[in-house]
Amino acid sequence: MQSVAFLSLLFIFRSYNQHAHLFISFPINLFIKMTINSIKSSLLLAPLLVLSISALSQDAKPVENKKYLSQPLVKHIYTADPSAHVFNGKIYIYPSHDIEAGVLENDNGDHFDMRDYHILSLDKIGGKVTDHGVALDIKNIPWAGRQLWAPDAAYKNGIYYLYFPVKDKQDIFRIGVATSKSPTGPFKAAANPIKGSLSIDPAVFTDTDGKSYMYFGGIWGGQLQRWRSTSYNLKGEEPKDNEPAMGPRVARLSKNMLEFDEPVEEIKILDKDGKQLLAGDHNRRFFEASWMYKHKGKYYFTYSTGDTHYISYAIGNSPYGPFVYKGIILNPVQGWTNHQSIVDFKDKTYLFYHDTQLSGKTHLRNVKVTELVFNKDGSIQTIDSVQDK
Ligand code: FUB
Repeated sequence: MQSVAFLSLLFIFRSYNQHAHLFISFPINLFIKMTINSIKSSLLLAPLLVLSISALSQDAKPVENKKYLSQPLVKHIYTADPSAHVFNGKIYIYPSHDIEAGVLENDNGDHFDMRDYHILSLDKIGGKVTDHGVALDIKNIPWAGRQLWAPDAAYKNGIYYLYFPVKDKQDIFRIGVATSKSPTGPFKAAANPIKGSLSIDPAVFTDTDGKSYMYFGGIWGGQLQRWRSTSYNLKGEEPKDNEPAMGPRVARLSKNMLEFDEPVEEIKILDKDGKQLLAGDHNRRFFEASWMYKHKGKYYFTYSTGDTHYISYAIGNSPYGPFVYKGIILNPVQGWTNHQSIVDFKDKTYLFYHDTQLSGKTHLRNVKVTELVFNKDGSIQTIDSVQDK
């Protein structure tokens, strides 16, 4: 009974931790894992193990005494990681399609076990949202193993390109490409991943001169720390806290948009004094969810800080950076992950993001949109996805 009470206390504390945005879940997870290990050692207490594991996956409870800034764009399926683009005067959203795959939650993100993509479209913000059905299924990607994560899309010369991260058959994340004559697919996947690609969360930005760049990478479950040298190292770790943080990657795409046109580069994110952000600076360092946005000639590199749950931005003068950290675009949302895209539409700028309003579960998310506002000096007004009632 004491163990039950102890586990309940840990669970309550962890939920409180999510609501209060005090993110110290790693030591708690470690503690819970140690507790689970000791429970495992006692067969008599096996039912408690089942109880505690189901508690662990319920970690994104609805907010109380707050109201959500925006409502889910669709409710019939779970969607996340919305990459929005305007094609032919319409907004198209390329999201992940979250499902309940029954995989236990862990720090590698195994519970995000998605298997296809659906594309959404809308004529105007606040208007009807259409789900165009399955645009690409994992079973039609010849090299794919598991976990279709955050995709993006691009258009060039009559062809739409869908870029997606998925683990290959060796369980290594790579980035693939698929093509279609329609923005909503169906898309046909290339036979192999993009040569030189690694990790997750591709975001393709086409500059005003027509050149396209892919930004990508993500640490922890996104495996970027396994690529600190030129080859993949399963045991690769993040730099020490006092060393420069790992940066996202960038490469210009070839004219046919199917491969990299140059060696992949690591991007630097600097503080206001020109020093690279450190790996221990969890409030500001890059974690995942790259998105490039150009505003008044400046390059805004936006990203998630992962375990501190912010969407942040850093500004540079070139698509390659370096970028100087400027601040927070979106405060933590309900749920562990935070992931954004930014798009201009009819004289306004919009932030697409997700939270877990519909499910209360961190791996079953719903995409949303809200307006993004710039100050006169080019800084961005920070958004809270929940407001006081
Ligand atoms: O959706 C799976 C992963 O969760 C994405 O690739 C990350 O950006 C995070 O949102």
